[in-house]
Amino acid sequence: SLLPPPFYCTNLLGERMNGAGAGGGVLGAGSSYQRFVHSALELTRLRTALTPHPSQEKFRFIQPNDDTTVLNALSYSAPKIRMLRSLTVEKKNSVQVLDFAAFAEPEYDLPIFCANAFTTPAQSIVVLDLNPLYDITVDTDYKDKYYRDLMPLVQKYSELLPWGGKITSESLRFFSPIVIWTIFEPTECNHDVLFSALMDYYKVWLQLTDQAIEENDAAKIVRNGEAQHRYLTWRTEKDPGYPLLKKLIGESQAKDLVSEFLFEGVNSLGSKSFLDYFPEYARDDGTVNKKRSMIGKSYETRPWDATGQFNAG
Ligand code: BLA
Repeated sequence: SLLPPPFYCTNLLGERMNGAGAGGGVLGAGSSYQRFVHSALELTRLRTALTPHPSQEKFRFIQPNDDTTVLNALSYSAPKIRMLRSLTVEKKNSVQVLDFAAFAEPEYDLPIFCANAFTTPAQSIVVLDLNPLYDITVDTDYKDKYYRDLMPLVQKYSELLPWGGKITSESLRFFSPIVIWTIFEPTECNHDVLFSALMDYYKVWLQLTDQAIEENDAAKIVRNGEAQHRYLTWRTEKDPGYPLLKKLIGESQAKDLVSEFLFEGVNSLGSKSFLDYFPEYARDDGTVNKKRSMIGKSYETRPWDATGQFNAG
């Protein structure tokens, strides 16, 4: 089985504690993001050969305006893997960020590995998922192919990493039924649970990648490429991390980082524009509405059941 036994935080008496009450005030977060990046890369190297991605050269040593902040950017490719990249941001006793993603070559319809965490001394905002390439509310074959056997992951983590509450509605289109969307107090214990979840999800992604069989149908390869492009186009335009990156490295470098590193492929995997994919964001003058969401926030609770069936209220 893919799944080790459930993970619990306990106090000194060995009593189980829930996510919210566990620990208190410890911010061991930044080091754990580096630890995850290191562990994930080690695990990947055991299975395949990583080659530095051309984007690494430009962004490896990117310097923030503020010299108390450390940015770390790594990117690779490998057989079957178009791009695997990681960005961490660390400002002591302030902000800790993880943005780790892996994209398969378009010859594979593999989900996109997506691990995002934004931590301040007050809270950690986390999205961890294998983002589906196709709309799983419609494409049940895709849903069954990748998610049916993974549903136990939700059960494993739903208690300690509970649903984070209302979310930008549009984001749901990019999430799978196993998504971990959570906001928690940044205690050491909670970050241990997060680390365990990050590793579990990444191992699953690596395993799916190992098993993936190359597509030979040219039309399907094009379709996979366009599905990734749509995803990259969305995140390039609407990622919640952008304002902070802009503040850290300035607008022009932030734009480059987003389109040539974080969401590399946005200028090469397809030619449609943001408004071609998401016309509801068009303003009367033809420009893109700057609002992140047109619909607003919704989904107070997890909108999938234990079988992965979508049933929002
Ligand atoms: C907040 N980040 C959020 C939220 C989500 C995500 C869902 C909550 C706000 C909301 O409902 O939109 C993450 N949203 C995602 C992801 C996808 C998505 C991963 O649609 C994928 C499809 N976060 C980062 C990075 C930074 C960051 C790299 O991943 C900074 C460099 C910051 N995220 C950040 C901040 C907030 C946030 C500051 C809170 C402020 C806000 O909501 O705008």
